[in-house]
Amino acid sequence: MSDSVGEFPRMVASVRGSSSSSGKARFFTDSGFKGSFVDLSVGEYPSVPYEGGDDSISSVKVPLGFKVTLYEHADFGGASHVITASTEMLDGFDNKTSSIKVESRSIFSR
Ligand SMILES: [Ca+2]
Repeated sequence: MSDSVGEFPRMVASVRGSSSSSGKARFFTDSGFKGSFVDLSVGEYPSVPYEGGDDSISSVKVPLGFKVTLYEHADFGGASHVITASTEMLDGFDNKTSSIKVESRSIFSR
């Protein structure tokens, strides 16, 4: 009875994966792109949308043309740290991030 249910969700997942894989920055809890991670698309995140992610981000993969701003406190407060390329070790900002903005620079260059 449940045999015919399997195909449809799989198709949806593959479509979604192919369209969004390059449009997200990935935030890791360990340096060297290791540990737990969360993918965030363009947007503003007043807190790190990942359980245990507050004050734990140590490295970030940034897609080409993206700009990521990390903030020391929630709601974009405190010190900030801008990165525009993948960063293996957040020198000076390790385990500090409490809120995040992800922007696509191609939008702002027009
Ligand atoms: Ca960490």
